[in-house]
Amino acid sequence: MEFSPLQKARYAYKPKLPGMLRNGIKEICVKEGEATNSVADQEKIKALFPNTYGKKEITFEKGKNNALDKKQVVGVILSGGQAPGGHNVICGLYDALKATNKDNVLYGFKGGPSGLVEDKYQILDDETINLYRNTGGFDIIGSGRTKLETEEQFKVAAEVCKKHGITAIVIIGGDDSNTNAAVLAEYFQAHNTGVSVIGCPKTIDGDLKNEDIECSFGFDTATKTYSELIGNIERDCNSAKKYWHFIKVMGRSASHVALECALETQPNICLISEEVAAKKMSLSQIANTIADSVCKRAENGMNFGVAIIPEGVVEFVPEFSRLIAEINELLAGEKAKEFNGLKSWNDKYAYIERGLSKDSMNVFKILPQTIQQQLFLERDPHGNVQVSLIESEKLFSALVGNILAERKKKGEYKGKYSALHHFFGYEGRCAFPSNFDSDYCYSLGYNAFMLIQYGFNGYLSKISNLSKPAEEWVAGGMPITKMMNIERRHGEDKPVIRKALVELDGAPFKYFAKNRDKWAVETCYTFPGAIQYFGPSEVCDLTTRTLALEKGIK
Ligand code: FBP
Repeated sequence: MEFSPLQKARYAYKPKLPGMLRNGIKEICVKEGEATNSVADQEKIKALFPNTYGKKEITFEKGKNNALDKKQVVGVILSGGQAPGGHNVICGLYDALKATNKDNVLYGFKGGPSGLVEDKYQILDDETINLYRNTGGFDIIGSGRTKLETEEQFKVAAEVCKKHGITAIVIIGGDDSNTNAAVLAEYFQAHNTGVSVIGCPKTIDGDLKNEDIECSFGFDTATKTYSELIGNIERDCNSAKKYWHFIKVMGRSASHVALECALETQPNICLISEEVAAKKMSLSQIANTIADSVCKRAENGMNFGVAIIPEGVVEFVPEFSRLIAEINELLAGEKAKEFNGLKSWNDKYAYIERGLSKDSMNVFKILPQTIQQQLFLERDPHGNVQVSLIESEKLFSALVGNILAERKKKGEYKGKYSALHHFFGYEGRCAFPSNFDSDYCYSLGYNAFMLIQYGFNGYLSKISNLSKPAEEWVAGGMPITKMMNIERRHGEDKPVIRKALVELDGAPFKYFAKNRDKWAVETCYTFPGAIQYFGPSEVCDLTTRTLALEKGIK
């Protein structure tokens, strides 16, 4: 195996732990906090989690560790989309486990949650772990999106744990995976398996956060990577002065990634899906807003610009989600075969016209043909349109182009409009973790082991005070049930961790809203540059603008 100079240098980086975990394993004790309640639907959640509901939040502090002599065999699982820092969660977990007792064992279940129920694993040792310290990716054991949610799966999981003498499972995942971690923890406790389950908050989307979890890991590195690229495009754009760049950024549902990138780079336009939904904006209203910026800039001789589009935006446009619902209905069951049997696009178009309501057809008509066809090509396993595959950056640039053509005819616009398109998503999910994510993830893993050692079950590893230097971070744990409420999923009431969308009355959005009119017309680009791993703290250890604004830091 060959390694790049940066990879070698990153192996030597020593991630920073919260001050309270730095005194050595023997000097970590538990301070109990208040008993907890779920964020909503308390009675229902309590009834569903009779064994794990209402537990106390805890923090760790300096003091005698009285749980040292319990031998632990831990299984770790990476779940869902990659996020920078996942390897360091495993490294922190491993280091704490081995520092406690060198006979402790760490199993890595392969390919995500399915690895546990299929009993596919690798025992992690020094040699393997040392190859992955401070590196991006989830390739140490792989990840997957299988959900652990059925009684049958839990039963098999319990048998696999028993077979290997496993005492705890750590699930590194997003809101869905940690919801399932809570359900598994309840099952294990109810069946007296003696196995505990600890979750770690992961997702570049940034939507697993709440009053306890300040941010999910990976968000920092992914947004810094996208912001570097957007800043580079802005500089190119301001040099060539001839293109409008439409840049879609990942974030399946919430717009935290788009907003953070906008705060970092000050583009001319950034759509925020949550605002689109709150104002019930139509596609043409959105496109007109962008077109206004194009026209005003053209009047000032600037036929160029940058617009950031969040990946999930179309689902937040009410008329578009109605259209999607009607298309799903139009192709439900056997009807899909009939539709797909039609030979030409004209025949299909006539079928669509007959099946859609007048309002939805009006929306459908204004879409470029490539987008119209995308709505009928890609279906998920449930037969639904996969909204994330819609090229919304192309959709909006085309709609803006149509509006500008109309305005030109009326003599309202005299500029030139040439659009380029980009999608930044996978580029950022496996980047070398920033110092922040390296430290945060290592701490989450290390802390997860302390929770295991002290016998907690159904807890999320919690590191807080993150806008401060790592020395001042606070380590502890939070019962996952505290973050849950009941939501309607696939026609059923389900207990789930509440997803955090962008809050329109939150400080990050307010800052953006205060400045965006100026950014839309003037050229105010800022260039964050590449993530710095070595150098002065003020450039290497920067927190996200989102977290800084949320914590009232200017
Ligand atoms: P997680 O919620 O599992 O962290 O994944 C989020 C994400 O990165 C989204 O931003 C994106 O829409 C999606 O994964 C892509 O999924 P896939 O990797 O399956 O293509």
